[in-house]
Amino acid sequence: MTKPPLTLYLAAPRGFCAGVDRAIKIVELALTKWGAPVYVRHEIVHNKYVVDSLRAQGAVFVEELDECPDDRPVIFSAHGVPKSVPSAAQARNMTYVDATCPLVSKVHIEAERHHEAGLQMVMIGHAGHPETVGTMGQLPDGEVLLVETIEDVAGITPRDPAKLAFITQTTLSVDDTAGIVAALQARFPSIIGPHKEDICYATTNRQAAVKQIAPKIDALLVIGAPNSSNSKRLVEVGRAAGCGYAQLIQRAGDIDWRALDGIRAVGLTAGASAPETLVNEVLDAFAARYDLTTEIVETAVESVEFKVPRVLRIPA
Ligand code: 2E6
Ligand code: F3S
Repeated sequence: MTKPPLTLYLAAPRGFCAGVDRAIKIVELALTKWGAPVYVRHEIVHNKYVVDSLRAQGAVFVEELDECPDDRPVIFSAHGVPKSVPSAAQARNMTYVDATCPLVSKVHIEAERHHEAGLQMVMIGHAGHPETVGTMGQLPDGEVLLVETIEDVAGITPRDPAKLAFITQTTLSVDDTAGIVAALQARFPSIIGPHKEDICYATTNRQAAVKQIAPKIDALLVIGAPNSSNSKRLVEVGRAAGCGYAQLIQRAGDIDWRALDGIRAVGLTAGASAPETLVNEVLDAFAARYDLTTEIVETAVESVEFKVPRVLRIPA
């Protein structure tokens, strides 16, 4: 039986960002340095494949510091933690390594700086997401007001509307955030914003690639986990750019082949926490069913790298 023709547009950049790469390396180096078990507070990054493979090497994933013994090292996930978490680890004399992405830490520092200058913060982010919880937890309760939507802007009650600054989660939709920022500026004309976007380079670049691909395709697949904010945003960006079928999949087994029946062009990308192995698995699954032509759509070249903390650097 002859296979139907299909063009697959592969987004570039896609998959691992510098912060994810660093966080995974931190767990691996910690296992080499201290042996198993090494505890990790929260999924190091939001990907089951990554978490399962580190678990197989001896990492133990927990949600709270209370679940860790005093005498084993603990690593804080790439999403960041409230200030109370390292404080509690210090109080217990624990060895800990912070794998918070440096671009998330930068937002933490921004929040502190504005707080010290007497400003109350507005955070644009998703309630309950660990990055939002971690960033809000850099300041005392009540010092950070959360807005998730344009509608939320009308509902906040700042202490002094003339003394406000805003920060954002790093993985938001660039376009949706611009709308929320405009609403904040309209209601609070003197609000201070970041010098440069808090949305990170990896989020921005992956969304730009999807926008470029969207007009060419009948369907978009995004490899990523259901709890991965940046991956979910890629699905939304695809839909907003006119792609009628845009779906999040964890791996090849999740593809709904019946939904793809009759399509001639498909787009493929991967969230910042999804390993390239899973991209290759999906490409193989398409090649098995279709006479496949793959075209790479490259909208940026990334060269960002972050060093691991000194304690884990191998002496030269
Ligand atoms: C840390 C900060 C931002 O859900 P989210 O997109 O935040 O997280 P992951 O783990 O899917 O992506 C990487 C990341 C880590 N992004
Ligand atoms: Fe950092 Fe952005 Fe990745 S905040 S972990 S570089 S998605």
